[in-house]
Amino acid sequence: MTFATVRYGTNDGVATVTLNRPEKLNAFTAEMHADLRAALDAAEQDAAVRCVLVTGEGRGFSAGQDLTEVRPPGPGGEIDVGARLESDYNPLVKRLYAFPKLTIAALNGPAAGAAANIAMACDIVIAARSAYIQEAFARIALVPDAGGTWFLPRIIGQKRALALMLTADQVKADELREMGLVYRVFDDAAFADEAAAFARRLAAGPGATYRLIKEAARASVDNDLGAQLDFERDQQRKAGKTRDFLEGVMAFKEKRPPKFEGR
Ligand code: LHQ
Repeated sequence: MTFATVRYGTNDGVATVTLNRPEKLNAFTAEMHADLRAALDAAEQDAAVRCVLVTGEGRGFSAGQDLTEVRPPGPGGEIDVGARLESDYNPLVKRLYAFPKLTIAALNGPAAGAAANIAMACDIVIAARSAYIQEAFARIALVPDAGGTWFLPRIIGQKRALALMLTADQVKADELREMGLVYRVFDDAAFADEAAAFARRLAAGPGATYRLIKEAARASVDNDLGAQLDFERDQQRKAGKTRDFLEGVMAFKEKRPPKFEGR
């Protein structure tokens, strides 16, 4: 499957979605949003895909919104910066956050502006050592969008989140890992292989249960302990009915690695 601004390929249960405008650090255009939507549709519909790896072509993950892409002014001649959020970014962030399969953002290089926040909407963020995140918005007098003001305080705490958003500093992968935003950092030279291996490992896991785990983690954001315990019980009942649970217990008893089917 080919798109003008996104590469899409599947292998070993992993759909790799590569943002592909390297000459512009993979900055997002309306076309790239449309291509990304189509790639996510393909990954969602393909039963063989259990994990989606989002990464960037070339030396960057993505520089966020393409600042040269001019939106036609509204009827009064004014430019509505919120329109692009409404039409493209907000649906994308909500979709990634609730995506029914595992999503991994693999930061091969800089993730700036909205791209940093799109990465945070994925389940796990991994990074090449030279990669960095930059909440670049304030540098152009904009507010962090694409979920940045929601994700960051929850992941790294209010104080650090505000500092990152107000200074627009570049924060490198090792520091992001210390903050809990990035899960694993790999050397640049090995990054593509390590990211693919990491995704393959998760694609071989119990996909249906992963989905239940995701839903529970997401639900905890709004739940008190009692409500979350109830939610866990209900999710566990569903997990207990999966074929993978039977296989997991059987494999444990037989002292062999489980062979999960993802259902
Ligand atoms: C770019 C971009 C870019 C176009 C690099 N656009 N060409 C949502 C809704 C509606 C409106 C507004 O915004 C949003 C959300 C947002 O995402 S706003 C934030 C947008 N992003 C930024 O402000 C980051 C802009 N980029 C940078 O600050 C730098 O490129 C960083 C620090 C990320 C990387 O710097 P370098 O490694 O030095 O690379 P570079 O700046 O030389 O970029 C390479 C090329 O990519 C260059 O093109 P050129 O033709 O001159 O070689 C850049 O112009 C182009 N590029 N970002 N966002």
